[in-house]
Amino acid sequence: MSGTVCVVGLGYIGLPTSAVFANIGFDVIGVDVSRRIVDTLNNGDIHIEEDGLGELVKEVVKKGRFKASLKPQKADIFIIAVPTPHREDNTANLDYVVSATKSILPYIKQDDVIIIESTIPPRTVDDVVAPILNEAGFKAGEDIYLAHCPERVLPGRILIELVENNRIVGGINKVSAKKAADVYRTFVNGQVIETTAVTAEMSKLMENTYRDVNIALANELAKISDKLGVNALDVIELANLHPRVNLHLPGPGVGGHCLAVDPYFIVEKAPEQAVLIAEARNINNSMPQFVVDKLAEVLENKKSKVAILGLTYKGNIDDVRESPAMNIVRLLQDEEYELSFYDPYVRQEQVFFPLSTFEEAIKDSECILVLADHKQFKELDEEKILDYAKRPTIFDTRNCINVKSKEIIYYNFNNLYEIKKLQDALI
Ligand code: SAJ
Repeated sequence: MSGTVCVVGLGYIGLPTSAVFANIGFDVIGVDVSRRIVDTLNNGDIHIEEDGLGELVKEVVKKGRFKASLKPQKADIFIIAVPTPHREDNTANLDYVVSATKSILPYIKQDDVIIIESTIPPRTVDDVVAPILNEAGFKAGEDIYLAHCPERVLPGRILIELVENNRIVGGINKVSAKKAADVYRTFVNGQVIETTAVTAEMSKLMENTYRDVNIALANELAKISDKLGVNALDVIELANLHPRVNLHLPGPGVGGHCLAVDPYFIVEKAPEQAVLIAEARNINNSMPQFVVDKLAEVLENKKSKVAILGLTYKGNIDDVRESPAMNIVRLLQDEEYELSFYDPYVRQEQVFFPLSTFEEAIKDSECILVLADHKQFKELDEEKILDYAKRPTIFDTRNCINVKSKEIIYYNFNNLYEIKKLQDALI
């Protein structure tokens, strides 16, 4: 298949998608509102970090297959991959999707295929996008084709997953689904499944909601276990021996731009029905406070020095946005704890407080609070902890550290109910 593809939004999804299309022979115009991004890309450089992407973009720019621009151009396929931020009240802000759709109107011609990849609340293609096209004089589904094809890639593996993952393509009608699916079949090795637009919208949201609700169940188990004197992590391990059970893991809360956001898009559209989904969000949002309360018990309510290890929303990445660790930092700062921070992945300019080395962070600390499961934390230098810390205590909210020394007091979701007992033993 050949032709011209116009991709609107050159972020983590739009840029790799553009590069993949260009690589298999399409002429690709990438559109972004930022002149800096457009210039960077046309120079063959990239503005985001992603394995293999720099090389691929350089190559397709050099071959003349990919060009970035501030304005869309005529094309056979339009792909909209702009962000859908959530507002303060947790509703979806569709401004970018709407303005991107309007921006392509002057360039659409008969038989073009228009695909929305942005994550959107259910019914957005039918109730928001199609009316914009129809008001401009097109008949979506008849003279042009319209579909939603959600992205499902994981940062760090985007170029692999774009090709290998299954894709769901939901059309505004059958012929739209077929036309859009054929576009993805040019490079996807996984299955490309045709369905309706609203089914595709809902399946993307339910993938992340499934995970969020299951994590909420694990977090609730952690709280119940704390109250009843149960080892929560042992319970999870044992229950998961059952062939049809897959309990998730408790933690300091749920972060990232997907799990902590997507469920609200469903709640927004069906608040009376989405009771469990909304409550799961509340439970996960309550975890930072739970961690802070437990930490106060560990420190016997003294505002001592706490060394925070890990600030990102999950392990082995550098992303601190929407990270529950950042909420915990704010809560602890409000309560005027003395805090120090160490994260091998985070750069100083990403955060508003000073980062330290591991040694500086643990020096004179009375508790090491672990908030991200980075691989570097698996084996901490216990000699240093015993030497530098005022009280060698670890509270590991990610269950990621192997502690060997008997002199270090170690808490995770298995033994929170024992805080008092272990503290007394220390005296
Ligand atoms: N978490 C727990 N307990 C667990 C699992 C995760 O507390 O048992 C926490 C993590 O620490 C993190 C958060 O949940 O704070 C989210 O992490 P994640 O790895 O589950 O998900 P994301 O947001 O990085 O990526 C998800 C993925 N979706 C699913 O696995 C269903 C990814 O495939 C999607 O591409 C991405 O959302 C997206 O863009 O929607």
